[in-house]
Amino acid sequence: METAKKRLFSGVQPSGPLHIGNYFGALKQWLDHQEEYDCVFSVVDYHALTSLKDPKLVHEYTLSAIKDLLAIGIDPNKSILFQQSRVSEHTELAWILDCLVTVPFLELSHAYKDKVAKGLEANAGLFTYPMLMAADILLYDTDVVPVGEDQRQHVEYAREAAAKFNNAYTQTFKEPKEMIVKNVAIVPGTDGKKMSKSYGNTIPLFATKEEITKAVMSIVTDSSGERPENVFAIHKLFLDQSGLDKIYSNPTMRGKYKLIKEALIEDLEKFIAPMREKRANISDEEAVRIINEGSEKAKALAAAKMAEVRSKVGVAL
Ligand code: AQP
Repeated sequence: METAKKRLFSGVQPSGPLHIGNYFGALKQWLDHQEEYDCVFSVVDYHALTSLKDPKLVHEYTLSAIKDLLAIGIDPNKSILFQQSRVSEHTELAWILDCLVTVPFLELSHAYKDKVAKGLEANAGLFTYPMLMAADILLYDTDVVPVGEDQRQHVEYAREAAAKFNNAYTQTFKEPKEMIVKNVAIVPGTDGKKMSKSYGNTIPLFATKEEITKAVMSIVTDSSGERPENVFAIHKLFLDQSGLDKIYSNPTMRGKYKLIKEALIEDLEKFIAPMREKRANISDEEAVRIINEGSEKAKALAAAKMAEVRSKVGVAL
């Protein structure tokens, strides 16, 4: 007898061009699990409003993220790919969850504190972001959530929100588990801090050769050791040990940061060029058609779950 596949949910914010930190921290796992799991992927545009106020950019980055996901290999025939704002149940459930958690509980969020410390506006949306993300996950009876290490706490928040709801209103939501690739952890940006769309320190996933060169040449290196750690941390995403040894244990390369960076540029270009070509063949119309179809499928699942939630909290008359 065929057993039902487990549900996998994950999302990416269209808050800027996607970068290699997004890819190796999370998107690669989306691809690796398309067969094994029943996958639901979302471009979470309402999350992006916490940091992005320019409607033209919201539009551009949303369309761009959809194309990026299709170009890396997300297959709409295998997985649901949808736009968060098209499924209003997400913001509706987020409100109900907001009413179950306390301000001190949300104040523990590392991501919120980091972003505010980095100078991002401490708006209420950014503060309650974990409950919108919890709603994203819980609406689809999710078993696992592939995320980067930076988002581990957000999946814990989703788990706790599910438990609080189940406790208050009887069993309704599954408690999801995070799925994190151990040896990737957090991909550093060109400044050595977490690579982040909103920090201006990224290597874009669909960068041109010129953009790759500019980003790599700007990677901060310190002269204290023989190995430029920030360059190495990115290089090890692309090469196995023997490939790394050829560069980092090669006496003619040792200490020659420019040569090492040039090798990284070539390896990045080899990785990015075929995806860039595939992406160039995806039209806006095709991306919109695919996201429309996916959003309808997601809406049907979310609507069924929200009908149950409305009834349990007492608002269904
Ligand atoms: N530097 C990173 N290393 C590893 N994983 C990362 N992720 C993001 N940056 C890194 C993972 O990518 C997935 C999608 O991220 P997101 O766009 O939803 O949110 P984020 O983590 O906030 O990504 P950014 O780039 O830092 O965006 P902004 O600047 O808008 O906040 C997530 O699973 C994340 O873990």
